[in-house]
Amino acid sequence: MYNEQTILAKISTAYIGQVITYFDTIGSTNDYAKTWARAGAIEGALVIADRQTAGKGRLGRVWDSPDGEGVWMSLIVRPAISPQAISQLTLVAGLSMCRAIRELTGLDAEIKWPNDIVVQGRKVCGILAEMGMQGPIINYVVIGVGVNVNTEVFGQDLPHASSLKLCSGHSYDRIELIEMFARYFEVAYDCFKEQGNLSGLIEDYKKCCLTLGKQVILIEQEIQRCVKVEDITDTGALLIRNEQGIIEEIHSGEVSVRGLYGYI
Ligand code: BT5
Repeated sequence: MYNEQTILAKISTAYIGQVITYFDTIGSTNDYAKTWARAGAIEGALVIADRQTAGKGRLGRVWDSPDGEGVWMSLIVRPAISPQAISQLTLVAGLSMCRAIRELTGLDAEIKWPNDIVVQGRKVCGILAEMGMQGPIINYVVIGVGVNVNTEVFGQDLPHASSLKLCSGHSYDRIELIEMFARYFEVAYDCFKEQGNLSGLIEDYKKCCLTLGKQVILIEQEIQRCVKVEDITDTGALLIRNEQGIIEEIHSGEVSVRGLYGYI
């Protein structure tokens, strides 16, 4: 069974995922979470759905979210950080889910900067963070995480997608994945809040990040550049060496990253 009670019964954290709203079907867990956050949901509140009919990616893209096969969830947090720092939170979530997938499956999951999780060269997880402001300060951040867990078939329009099941040949308990994510996220998020940036997490993030050290194509408003990724900063930006050999700092949200030969 996959519902509020069965999920809550497994979660062992202090506050991440200790309050859950579950839906068999919803438009988008991110949209519901934003409404709930505006109505006062506490930090750590989690929205989970078995199926989304209007799952969203970044920039208005569609996120395929069929029933019974994936984890589609949105976490509400209320950090005292500047709006510019919100992209760091998506890195915290990416690192936490990467660790959870590794622990659950033993698969060599890696992060494609900033926060796609990739196994065997295909995307198994995407993350979408959205925030609400109250004047100049952040009221809430909703971190939406979608993981293809037991999906067996993807449409032809998703050639880069895969699932944990397709990668390993095994089915997995989605509740176990949620429990592990909540545990890893809580530790990482506490560290992030204490430091005010990713300095306590970035070494681990780099170890999991397949983009680091690679020659990649940066796509910025339809302009493509071939650059080398030299490092990732404590605030989660890429340090790249450009065509002139000069180091530049690149922030997520401004660019897409592609491998020289396709998605990674
Ligand atoms: C993302 O966007 O990767 C963020 C996805 C976030 C989804 C979660 S699910 C829970 C929460 N509620 C929501 O409504 N959203 C969040 P982006 O990097 O823009 O990637 C989107 C692209 O990934 C699409 O244009 C497709 O090409 C591809 N895609 C769509 N569905 C996919 C899937 N299930 N698995 C892998 N790739 C997919």
